[in-house]
This record gives sequence, C-alpha cells and structure tokens, in this order.
Amino acid sequence: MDCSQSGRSWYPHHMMKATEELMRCAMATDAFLYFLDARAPVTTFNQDFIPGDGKLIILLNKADLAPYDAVALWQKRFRDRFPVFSLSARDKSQCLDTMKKIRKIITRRVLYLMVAGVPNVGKSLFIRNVTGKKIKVGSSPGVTTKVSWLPALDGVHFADTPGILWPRIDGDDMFARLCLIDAIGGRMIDSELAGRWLLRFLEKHAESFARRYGAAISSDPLVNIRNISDRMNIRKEESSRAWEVLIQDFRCGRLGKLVLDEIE
Ligand SMILES: Nc1nc2c(ncn2[C@@H]2O[C@H](COP(=O)(O)OP(=O)(O)O)[C@@H](O)[C@H]2O)c(=O)[nH]1
Ligand SMILES: [Mg+2]
Repeated sequence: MDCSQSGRSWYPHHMMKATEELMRCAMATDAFLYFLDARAPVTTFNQDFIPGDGKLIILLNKADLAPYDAVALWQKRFRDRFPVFSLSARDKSQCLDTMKKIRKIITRRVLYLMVAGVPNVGKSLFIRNVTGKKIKVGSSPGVTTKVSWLPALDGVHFADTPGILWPRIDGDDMFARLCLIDAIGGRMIDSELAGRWLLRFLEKHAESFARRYGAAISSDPLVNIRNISDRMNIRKEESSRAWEVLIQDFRCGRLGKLVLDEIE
C-alpha cells in the first residue's frame, strides 16, 4: 500500500490524490453529496473539503446504527451551514426519499451529483439503491483516483468516488474511531489500539458491554478481553482475535446504537 507511517500520523497518498481530483471536478458538479457516518460525523468530515457556491449537501448515513436522538441533534448542528439529511442506505426507500428531497433543493432537470466521503461510509450502496445499477458495494477502498460519471437516470448523473480521507490523520483518538467505523481497513488497521479505545468508550456505556458479553466492564482491558474470550469461545492462545470480535460487534451494531463523537 502506498502509505507511509511516521509515529501515529498517516499519509495515504492515493487518498490525497482522490481529494484533489474531486476538487478539480467541482466546476462540473451541481452538488457534492458528502456522506458522513452518523456514529462519527465530526471524525468523518474533512473540513478542507468544502466546495464553494453552496454545493455541499450532508448525508448522515448509517443512521440505523446510531441513537435516534443523537442523529437528530447532529442534524440540527449542521443545518445552519448545509442542507442535511439522515438515512440508512441499507433501506432502498430511504435512499429514494432522500433523492426526492435533494431534487427539491436543486431544481435543475439534469443533475450532476458527486458522492464523496470516507471509505465504507455507504456511497456505492446509495448509488446502487437509487439507480438500480450493479455497483460494487463493500469492496475494500480502491486506489483508483479517477472520477467517472455514470449514465443518467431520470436526468441524474452520479459519480461514485473511491473515498476521501485526510492527507494526515493525527492522533490515536481519530485513528481509532476511523478504524472502528471501518474507514481504515486492510493492513493499516490496528485492532488492539482501536479495541482499547472502544473499551474505554464502553466504560461510559456499561450496559452495552454487559448485555453482549455477560460480564461487567472493567477498567482493565485484559480482564475485558478475557471475559469477551470466555463468552465468545475464543481460546486463550487466540486472544488477539478477541479484539477483532469486539470491533466487529461494534461495526455490526451488536453492542447497540452508539455514537463515538462527542456532541458539545
Ligand atoms: N448498517 C448499515 N450499513 C451500511 C449502510 N450503508 C452502507 N452500509 C454497509 O457499509 C459497507 C460499505 O458500503 P459501500 O457502499 O461499499 O461504501 P463506500 O466505500 O462508501 O462505497 C457495506 O457493507 C454496506 O452494506 C447503512 O446505512 N447502514
Ligand atoms: Mg464504493
């Protein structure tokens, strides 16, 4: 992978190229649909990527995995700066409904919409559900940086994009959160670091941990890992797998609806 690592800072070069390519396309685009993860809308929002001319529309996706109240509050926070909608792209009718709302904001008949956001936030699934086109969903973030427009459907052209991140991710907190929501995968993911962050977070959501693993959460991560291993039948010599199980449980919502970013 074309990434270099120094301390806990990351330089995903292909991501930087992808962001540049998106900005170049801004002129030919009516609006950017910026997909943010409803569980981490601040972490997934690259503030450097704000095209001018009011062309940004925020979509808080994976709302099915976040508490309803939190999603409503985030929407309120964004509303005075951008049009904002929440949805679960898993639900086709919610995708179509969102498109209707977007159509009300931009009334041109022929539209060029560019979909942006971190890897795995649900961009491709949304386009697939809206257009019915067989777009690949859930594949690991590609290294393609080219933007290409799909043929129009009802006058709407979509461009799916390979996912944008930041030229630099500073700090373990941000890195852990991005790992947890699956925006950083493959060889770059650090399961133990992300898992330790999640355990600290779960100390404030003790009931989520207890419900899933049948034990009270401890301030000692190794005690927690032992309890997770016991519950999930993970052998002692495979205890590193417990971190992955914990992360996967979070990603799939098996720890309940949780929001990682703090709402001030
Ligand atoms: N629970 C849930 N999963 C979603 C949602 N949107 C996308 N996904 C899943 O997230 C993964 C990545 O989706 P994809 O569309 O490929 O993301 P992309 O990298 O942004 O194009 C897939 O497994 C999707 O099924 C959503 O709203 N809720
Ligand atoms: Mg995709």
